[in-house]
Amino acid sequence: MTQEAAGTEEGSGAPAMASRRRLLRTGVVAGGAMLAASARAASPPDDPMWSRTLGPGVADRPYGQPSQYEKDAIRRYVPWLTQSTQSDVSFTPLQDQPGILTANGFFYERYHSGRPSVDPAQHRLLIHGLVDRPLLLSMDQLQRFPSVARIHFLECAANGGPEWPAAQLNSLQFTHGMVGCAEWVGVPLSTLLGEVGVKKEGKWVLVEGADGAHMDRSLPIEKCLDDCLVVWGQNGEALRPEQGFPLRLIVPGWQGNVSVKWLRRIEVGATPWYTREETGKYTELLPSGKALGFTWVNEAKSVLTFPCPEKPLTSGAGFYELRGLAWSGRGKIRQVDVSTDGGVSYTRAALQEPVLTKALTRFTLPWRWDGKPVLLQSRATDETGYVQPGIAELRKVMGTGSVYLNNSIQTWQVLADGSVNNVQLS
Ligand SMILES: Nc1nc2c(c(=O)[nH]1)N[C@H]1C(S)=C(S)[C@@H](COP(=O)(O)O)O[C@H]1N2
Ligand SMILES: [Mo]
Repeated sequence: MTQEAAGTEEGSGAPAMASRRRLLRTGVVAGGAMLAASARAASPPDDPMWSRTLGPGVADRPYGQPSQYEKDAIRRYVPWLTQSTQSDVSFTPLQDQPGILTANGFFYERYHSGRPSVDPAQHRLLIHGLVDRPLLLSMDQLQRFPSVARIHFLECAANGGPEWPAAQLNSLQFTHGMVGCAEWVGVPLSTLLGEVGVKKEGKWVLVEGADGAHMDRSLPIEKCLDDCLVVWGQNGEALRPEQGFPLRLIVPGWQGNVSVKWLRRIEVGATPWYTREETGKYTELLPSGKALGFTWVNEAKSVLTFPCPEKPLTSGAGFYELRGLAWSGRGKIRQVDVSTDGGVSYTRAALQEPVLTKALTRFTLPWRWDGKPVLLQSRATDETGYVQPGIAELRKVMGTGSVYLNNSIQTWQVLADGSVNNVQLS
């Protein structure tokens, strides 16, 4: 692809069209509302090859694929970040996600012992412990319960972790890509717990996966009865193996590790399962040497997805729409404010519908760039009134030794050439 075609114009990838645009660009210089003079034209461009030939029919693609020109819109991983391929993480290309839903092929992955290939015909979900009527369900049996469809984000507690000590990774994908948002379809966990009948001593719930790690987590019964879902559907199809096919738990708004994938067992108990390795929680090391435990909620966060290091300003000064995503594990996003001067002043961005609870929310702000270096930021406020903190403010509480829970304001530095860098302001 030529430099021209890869820019903010339609990006057809056809060199002929690109050179035509270059011609048009040098021609007209009339003033105008939003788009640069280079985008104006009086006559249509010549028909490219694909408009003069027949394309293939349906037979070559029983399962659809993105355009061949989107081959760089992919999950990526950082080789030094995890110790083994079994304990792995890949990142969502947020720079390529236009709306609030994360395409299933984009959805970040986090594995503690690799990605199992589970046969749904053999898969069973056991629900037992302090219950009156324990159950062992096949997928068919499970899918007979009344079901719901809900849109929620999922975010790893370690999202942004490498940025605690300093700005490290010059990439939106790597600073924020351990998050995704999907429409999940399944049965409310409360329905299943109602079916088995939780005894009154039942206060905690162990959830366990069928992967080699048998990853398990303890959850308080209140959250399980509130909005947790046992799901098999993801964005218009079955869960992907990456996301826990054929069955996973979704714990809306809580850090990703409790949303156990390949869910095979739910046990009700009186106390959390402290004795098991890593059970129940991740901990965050504080400057005092103490660690915070049972910190489950993903606090409000936002980030500009355009521009960003992967998507610079390629066509000079003038009008742009700033775009971003915001989310909160405590409910809906109430407001997002955007700064173009490193947080000195803020302008309210427009929230795009739908604004859903515990889901990614899209925001936009029209902006005229004067072509000079600027520091861009976005700051989310959720419906509880919680305001996303700056990194300096957050470090006062968390220090720099943390791995988890970095929900700080992101600063993108735009240089005069339009390139964008990840920086931190003290
Ligand atoms: N069984 C099982 N469930 C799991 C994990 C795992 O390794 N095994 N990883 C957890 C972590 S740490 C996160 S952040 C989310 C990631 O979900 P995703 O891979 O669908 O993005 O799944 C969680 N559930
Ligand atoms: Mo995670």
